[in-house]
Amino acid sequence: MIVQVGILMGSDSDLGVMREASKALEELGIGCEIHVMSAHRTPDDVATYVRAAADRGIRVLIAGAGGAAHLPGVIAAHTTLPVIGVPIASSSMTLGGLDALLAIVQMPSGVPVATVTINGARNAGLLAAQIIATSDEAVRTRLQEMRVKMAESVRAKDRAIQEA
Ligand code: RP5
Repeated sequence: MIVQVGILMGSDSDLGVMREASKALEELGIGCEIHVMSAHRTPDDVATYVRAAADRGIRVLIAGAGGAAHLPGVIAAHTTLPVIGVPIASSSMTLGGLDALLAIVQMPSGVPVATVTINGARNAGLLAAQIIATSDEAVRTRLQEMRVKMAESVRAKDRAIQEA
């Protein structure tokens, strides 16, 4: 499968949350790769990876980070690929992810990061798929089918409540 999405995270402690992004992409038949790279601990690796990403066929980058959470913004500084930021409620931090959300969402004008909610990695994966779907009919169809299934599951829940 061609790799079209790069999923980066600042620490392996983010992996449990960020797996939800790769799962969503897998459900939609979109290839992705996952890397641990830190804006602070391995800044050169981040720059090297991101600068080469578009030429390697990557179309969207997803970046998860907790605490100071500079990774999504640093990535966006090195590329014009769309970057989706996932604030992580990190187990080793004490502010519950609001710190990361506020850090990621406040990008300066000119260098955007699309920010999902705290631990919202599934929506990051789906948003990446929707970006790819603007030029990929097969992905668009799979997204539409996913929405139909989601609506059916909500109606089933409503029926269960009515019958209880
Ligand atoms: C951030 O610091 C990472 O994204 C992670 O959420 C947080 C804590 O990292 P570890 O100390 O668990 O490696 O850079």
